[in-house]
Amino acid sequence: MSKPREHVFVVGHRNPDTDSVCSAMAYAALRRRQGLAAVEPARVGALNRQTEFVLSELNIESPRMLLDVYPRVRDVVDDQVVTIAGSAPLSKAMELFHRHSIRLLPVVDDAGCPKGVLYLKQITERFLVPRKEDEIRRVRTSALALCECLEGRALNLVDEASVEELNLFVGAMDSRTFSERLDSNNPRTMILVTGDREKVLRASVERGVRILVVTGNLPVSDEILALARENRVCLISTPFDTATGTWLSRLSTPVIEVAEKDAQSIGLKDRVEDLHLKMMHSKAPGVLVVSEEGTVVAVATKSNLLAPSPTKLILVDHNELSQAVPGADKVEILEVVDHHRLGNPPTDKPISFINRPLGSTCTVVATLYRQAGITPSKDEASLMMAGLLSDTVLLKSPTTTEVDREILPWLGELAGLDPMEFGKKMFSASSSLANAAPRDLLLTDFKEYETEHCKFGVGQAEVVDFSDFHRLKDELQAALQTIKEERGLDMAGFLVTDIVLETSLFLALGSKELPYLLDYPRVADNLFELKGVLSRKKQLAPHLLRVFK
Ligand SMILES: [Mn+2]
Repeated sequence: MSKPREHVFVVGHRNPDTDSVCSAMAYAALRRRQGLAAVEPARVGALNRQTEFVLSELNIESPRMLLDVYPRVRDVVDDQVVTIAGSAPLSKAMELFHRHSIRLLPVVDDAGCPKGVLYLKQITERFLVPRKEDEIRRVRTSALALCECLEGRALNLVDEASVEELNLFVGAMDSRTFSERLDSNNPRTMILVTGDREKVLRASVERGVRILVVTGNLPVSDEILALARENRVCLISTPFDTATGTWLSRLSTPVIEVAEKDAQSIGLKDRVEDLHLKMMHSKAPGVLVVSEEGTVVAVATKSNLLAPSPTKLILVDHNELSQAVPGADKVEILEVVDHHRLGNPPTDKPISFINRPLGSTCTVVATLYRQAGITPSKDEASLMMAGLLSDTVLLKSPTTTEVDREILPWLGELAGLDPMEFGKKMFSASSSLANAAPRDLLLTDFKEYETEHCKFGVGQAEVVDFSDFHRLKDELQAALQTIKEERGLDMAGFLVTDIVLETSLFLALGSKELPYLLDYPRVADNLFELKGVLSRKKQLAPHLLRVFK
């Protein structure tokens, strides 16, 4: 796992149309050619049939699909983590805290899965807060942990992994005084630290102390060793002197014994905002980050929350967050290239914002190629041509401008394609009503509107002739009725536009007064003729919003 570097996605709106996808691809190519590193086009949703046709006809690969751009934990944490085994002594933990300048140390099992957490603050408090003598002498440890802590050599081990409450004694007194000590304490709960005091050693192994530590690497006789074996005494030899060895013994507790067991954890793929929540509601200085396999891979602290997301966005063909890829509000937006009304959110920094009321975002991008003095490649020109033809419905939509009319032949020439011929193929590929279920046809591009007294929805499809529509009208009407009821609409309609004849039919279900309200010529039951109407956005919707007010 390594931290991803900055990555810029050029992305259109949700429910992408041809202009959205093609302008993202063409603009990403332009920015790459201008030297912007790690820039990639993307889309937020499945390609529609028209865009699918365009890309397969041009033999260009579909851009990557983005589900969301919410910053993830993996984007903000370091890929290095220091962990400790549960059986390791506290002395080892102290060394790691110091060496890596950390305040939190995950305790893991052999597989690397979390078993608890050590907090530097809590551990140091154990030793700094004054206590009674018998508390200070008490050490919860195992022979194994003590041996590791003292960097010792095990001469004899008995039940070495068993963790017990033991009491620490130093054999520094006269052997007689020492024997009295032994009598007044239970030897099986004693850790005895001493040098090469033969009498003390002998008394200890004879009475069967739990652990005998011989300091300074001093020699131990075979006789003592044999007695230790006989009386089940753990015998450890350490290079430290008695003072250091005794002091260190207090740090021999296996870390799992003092670790906080219910540590907070979060997945690498989880959102940074969830990490934020966990941090806010926890007193702990950090949260464990676990992989999909459940192993600890990082520790996230407050400073990770401040790390900027490596994902950045360039929005094309939209500027409103409600239409943008989910999570767009959590990452930096570098640029906007669009041809819609303004509904953009405020930004922290000045950004490049290009919005022109042209027929398509592809047209805007084409003007940017010209401004930059960069000639589009064949593929780049083909993509922009397709987006322009799509959004302007072959230059017939009332949204078409002089700039669109002027730029289209230029793109066609660079693409080596006849724009109108390509456009007609493109629309007939996407406009056949025969290959989809009626419900899908209605909902592919269905928009809902609301006035004070009325809620209505209108689907739209573009066709190259009305024959399929007339054949499917009854089925479409039944499906439209279902949608109207499901969504509690006062009126549900389907606008079918013949882009060759430049006219539309409107299938509309509503109240008995609907025909009078609509005021369009009725050609059959629930069917109206809308001569010259091509645009739902510019022509039909404003009319409906007015009559339903
Ligand atoms: Mn557009």
